[in-house]
Amino acid sequence: MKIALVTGITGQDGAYLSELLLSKGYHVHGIKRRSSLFNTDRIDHLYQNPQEADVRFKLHYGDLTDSTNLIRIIQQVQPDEIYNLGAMSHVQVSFETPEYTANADGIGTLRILEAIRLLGLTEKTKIYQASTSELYGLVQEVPQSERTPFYPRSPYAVAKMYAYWITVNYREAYNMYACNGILFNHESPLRGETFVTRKITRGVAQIVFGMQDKLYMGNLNAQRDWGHAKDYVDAMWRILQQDKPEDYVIATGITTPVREFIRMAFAEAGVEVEFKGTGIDEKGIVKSVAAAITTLQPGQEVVAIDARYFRPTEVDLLIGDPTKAQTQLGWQPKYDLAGLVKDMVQADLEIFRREKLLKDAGFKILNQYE
Ligand code: NDP
Ligand code: GDR
Repeated sequence: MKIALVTGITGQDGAYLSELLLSKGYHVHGIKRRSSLFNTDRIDHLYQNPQEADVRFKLHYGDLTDSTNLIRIIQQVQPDEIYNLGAMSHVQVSFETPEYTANADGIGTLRILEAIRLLGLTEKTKIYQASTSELYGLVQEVPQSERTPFYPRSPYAVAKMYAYWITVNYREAYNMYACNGILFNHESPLRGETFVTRKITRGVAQIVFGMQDKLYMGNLNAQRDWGHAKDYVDAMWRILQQDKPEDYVIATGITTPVREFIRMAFAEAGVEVEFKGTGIDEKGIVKSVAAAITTLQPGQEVVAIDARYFRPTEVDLLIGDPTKAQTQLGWQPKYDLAGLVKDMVQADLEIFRREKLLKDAGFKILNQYE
């Protein structure tokens, strides 16, 4: 029975990866942070009472900024595989918290690699590092492959660039099975609420149920290669099952502008949205754009631009080349963009249908402060 240790287990990918590993018979250990409110919503369904026989899912308190804690957990767990998914993962927030982001996302990876080396586990433990398409940043070429040069455009991406190279360096220096999965954006109903896709699908559901008037957005012209997180955690696992440790791009190969994602999300909820203008002025600067709802309340503006969501430096275009993963890993995504949008919108419609019912019946909505 293999043992896996997952950092970032309470996040979107941690939850789907845990489900996958448990279904394959693994013992899964996860590192969760102490927080003042419960932060295990995404994995509560996997929880097993420690008193039960044959417990295969176990959580440990820890943090990627604390070496002694990581060393102790790794020593105790003796993992066959470590999936380092923990990170301050929000690009825009990394501009506000650059030093912390470097510590958790960059040095955090070094701490894991060093712990493996110090504990003499270099031959036993395989490591997956959650690298990102944000490494490509300012466009050098399209589509982006394992050979495309990096040009990071945020403190997050710069921290992840350190993590990428320290993983490669430990592989070469100490002969460790350490790999980077360079994953392009992947989403799901479990996606954090402030990433663009989930913000849109939640907004659509709230607008449809009359619980919100409008979505305030940033740059609608950015283009992303979006896949489904369920498909992408399968790629992570495959990367650690090869004869040789290598780095892989995981992507769909199709890119879509944010504004088109908005259109598709409204359409999935039965609402047609028409954009007014391109939102770009004659100098190429994104100014404003509004969309009019046509089937709900004719003329109602449902999307507006709020400059707070613009980033100091933006990543305009991401499109990945998954050829290596397809040929060497045999990886094929099951979801296309339409399937992803459907999954996310239907899940959020369900959530807000319930909230609306409760609200109409006079109950307060949880987590809303007055
Ligand atoms: P989430 O933001 O959903 O999850 C991040 C996880 O990391 C959470 O469990 C969070 O804990 C934990 N975490 C944050 N800071 C620390 C810390 N200092 N110590 C320990 N744990 C910490 O991200 P995703 O699941 O979407 O992404 C997983 C990984 O993949 C991340 O490293 C991300 O940067 C990377 N990635 C994601 C992509 C995507 O499109 N989703 C694409 C490419 C890479 P808590 O729940 O307590 O906040
Ligand atoms: P990204 O994802 O920065 O690509 O990082 P995000 O969904 O935050 O942004 C995607 C694009 O949408 C534009 N955008 C907005 N973004 C947010 N969050 N909110 C808005 O209102 C908004 N309006 C427009 C952004 O400017 C951007 O161009 C994600 C994270 O999961 C990283 O951890 C991961 O490494 C990369 O994907 C691959």
